[in-house]
Amino acid sequence: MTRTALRICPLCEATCGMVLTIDDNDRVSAARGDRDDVFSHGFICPKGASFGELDNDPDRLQNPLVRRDGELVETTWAQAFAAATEGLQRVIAGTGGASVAVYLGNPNAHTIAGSLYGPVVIKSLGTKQVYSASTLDQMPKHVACGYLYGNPVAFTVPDLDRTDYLVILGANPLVSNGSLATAADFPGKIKALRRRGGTLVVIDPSRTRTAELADRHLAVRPGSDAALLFAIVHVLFDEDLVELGRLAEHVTGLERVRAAAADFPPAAVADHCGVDADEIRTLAREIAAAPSAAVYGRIGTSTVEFGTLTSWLVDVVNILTGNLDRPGGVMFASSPIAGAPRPARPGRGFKTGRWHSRVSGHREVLSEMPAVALAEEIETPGEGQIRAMITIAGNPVLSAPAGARLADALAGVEFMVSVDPYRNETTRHADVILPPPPPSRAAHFDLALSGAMVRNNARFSPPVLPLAAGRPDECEILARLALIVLGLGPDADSNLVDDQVIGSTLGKEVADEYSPVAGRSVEELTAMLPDGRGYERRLDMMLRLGPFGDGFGTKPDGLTLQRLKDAPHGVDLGPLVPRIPEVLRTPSGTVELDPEPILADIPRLLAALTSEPGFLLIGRRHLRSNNSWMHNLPALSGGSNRCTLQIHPDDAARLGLDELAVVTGPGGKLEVPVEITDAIRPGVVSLPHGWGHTEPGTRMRVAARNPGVNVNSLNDGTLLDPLSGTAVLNALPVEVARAG
Ligand SMILES: Nc1nc2c(c(=O)[nH]1)N[C@H]1C(S)=C(S)[C@@H](COP(=O)(O)OP(=O)(O)OC[C@H]3O[C@@H](n4cnc5c(=O)[nH]c(N)nc54)[C@H](O)[C@@H]3O)O[C@H]1N2
Ligand SMILES: Nc1nc2c(c(=O)[nH]1)N[C@H]1C(S)=C(S)[C@@H](COP(=O)(O)OP(=O)(O)OC[C@H]3O[C@@H](n4cnc5c(=O)[nH]c(N)nc54)[C@H](O)[C@@H]3O)O[C@H]1N2
Ligand code: SF4
Ligand SMILES: [Mo]
Repeated sequence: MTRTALRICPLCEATCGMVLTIDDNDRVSAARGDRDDVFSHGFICPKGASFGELDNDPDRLQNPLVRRDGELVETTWAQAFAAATEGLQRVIAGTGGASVAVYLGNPNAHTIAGSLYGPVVIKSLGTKQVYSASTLDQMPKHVACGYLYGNPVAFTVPDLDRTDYLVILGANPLVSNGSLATAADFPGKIKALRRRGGTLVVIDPSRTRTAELADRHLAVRPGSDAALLFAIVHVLFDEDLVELGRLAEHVTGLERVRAAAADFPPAAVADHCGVDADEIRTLAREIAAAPSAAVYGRIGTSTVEFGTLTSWLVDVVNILTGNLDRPGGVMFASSPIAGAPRPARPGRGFKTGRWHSRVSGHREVLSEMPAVALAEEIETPGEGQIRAMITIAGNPVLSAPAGARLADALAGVEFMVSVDPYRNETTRHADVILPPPPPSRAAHFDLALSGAMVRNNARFSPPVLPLAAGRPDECEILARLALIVLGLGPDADSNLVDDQVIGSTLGKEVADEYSPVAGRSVEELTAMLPDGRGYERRLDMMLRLGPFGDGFGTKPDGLTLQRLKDAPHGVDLGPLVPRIPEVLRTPSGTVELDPEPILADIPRLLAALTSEPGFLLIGRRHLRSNNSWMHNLPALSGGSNRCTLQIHPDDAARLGLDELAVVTGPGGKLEVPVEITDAIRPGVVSLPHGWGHTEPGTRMRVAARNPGVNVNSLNDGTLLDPLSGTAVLNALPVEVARAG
């Protein structure tokens, strides 16, 4: 007899609710959308539909691996934890926890373990050698929000369901399903916008599937969005279209932004951006005139040389047109686990550069170093050199620039542990691989994404299937790694971690006069938490302390973990609501429009207006892929080769390209199949990332049969956005020639 079970999809930011079919052998045999899910209403994409294949992938590691005589071999959990203890303690005894680096990859944003226990591993090491996919992704948005609102996780989210005018820059949600705008069925929401008479503008060098749906597509030159947005700001001031509305009393710094924008009249940027000055003026006027408008930028505005400036300007346009924090504009989600709102008060503000990287002096940002600095920090001898490495859910050898150099560096560290279900291009260098169980055997709650939802909600999925006997889940793996680092040995009880976190969180809450539990006793509150796994107790605590929580009994109909368990299709918490000024934590208590570090970066942008690059390389995503790790599923990997160089017919004709091209970038050379298409702007070429499954010693057999090339091997990692440490992955200068 088959049965069904509900599970939130962990594969991308859309967080779709799924109905899984479980067969007699306790295997997931099918997945479809859950029509009753309060957030996704039945939407699902091909990746979600392949959940069963992903869950059952025969290349997924069932047992941990340890290195013996140079080879990775299967072992027991007891021996794997013993080996991790021996290796980590050896390095820590020699050069300290600070010489152990941690790299956190993208799936940490989609697991309970990554949110609740990854930080504990870092804290237990006391290391500043912390790296993540954020500096290959959204770090500029954190920095811009940090400066503007005093809170680097206060993301401005487009209010997709209510906006009248949506401007999308550098994102292709029809394929990616959205990012930093958690919206299941983003495509449906765009179509609904059109149906209610709204307008969609897409700004992208490529005529993407999203651009195909737009009223207007501006094929901007890669890397020039900051100039384009500055010109919009210029027009808003010049034509007296600035209208702060309700925000007027909460915004400071307007005049300095006006002064800075004076240097960017549309005519001065039009050539650089490849967009007519008139088009820019029209866009500015329309955004200002729309009853509500939301400007939304993602990867193409982030992983570029002026990523932070661009992310800042996206919100400057939203703010100047009165669209920040109002329905239909961009708003702040109310995360159910982010703590109950406190009265508005000035904060400490946001700072970067509290320390600097050892070798190149990169600024610390959100306690992280740029991912592109990892290899040099391993290679360069001296005080503070990285001696050991922990990777959790990351594959930087393919995802970051200069992967070959990083692979060599990883091969040379004294000890490396990877928490990952696959032996891939990165984890093959580990001395110990600790594989988390397949997703069907883990609970799910979107901790990291709950602050970027386009509609407030809370949904919890318990594990669908039991863990194999003796197998730890990922929460336990990470908690035990933290305890190993602290010297408590391979068998320490992982509950210690949770008890410690619960004790210290509740201790702070009861002492905070604005907390819903002010003045109560930690013992009383702790006793109210449910029995069960440590993560359940922590999640229950966070929900109860949150804006919709039961306040540990003070609001009886408020959220608890039990309440979510009783509502398997989720609890809808309503549309986004205005949160200014309560959300602000800047020193002035206002939206600070004119952050010093950002204004100081403008001369660099002005200087770039005159540069005359040759070909610019950009990336693209595919519906049936997810960064580097989903090429191993037969259901997702059939069909024609997707790892192709897209190039405009005029460029192809000029270069005499037909089948194969040689692309040369600052980091190397690649020979790639050519795909000639007029969807891409002349002067621009595009290659997807996450390919290049050619390394020996991996075990992803389906992926290896159709390996593609690693686009990031063209990149030497020296170009980055200095304010955020984010790698330039889009608008990379390259040369293109006919092969042979
Ligand atoms: N050129 C170019 N490069 C890019 C990008 C681009 O647009 N262009 N995009 C960048 C972006 S946005 C990102 S986020 C990064 C991603 O960079 P990474 O996060 O480093 O890379 P991923 O390919 O997402 O690798 C995810 C890893 O997590 C493992 N994994 C999957 N599920 C789990 C789990 O539940 N637990 C654990 N422990 N491991 C799991 C997978 O096996 C894989 O090893 O790539 C970046 N690289
Ligand atoms: N199917 C699928 N879905 C995914 C992923 C995946 O790999 N596959 N990855 C997930 C991850 S980790 C993330 S972060 C999100 C990312 O989600 P999105 O931000 O939507 O990412 P992309 O689909 O790569 O779209 C980026 C767009 O930016 C354009 N672009 C490139 N350079 C520039 C530029 O300089 N200016 C402008 N205006 N546009 C530019 C590209 O042409 C491309 O259309 O997707 C997530 N979802
Ligand atoms: S859109 Fe994202 S969350 Fe939804 S089914 Fe597809 S991969 Fe899963
Ligand atoms: Mo990402």
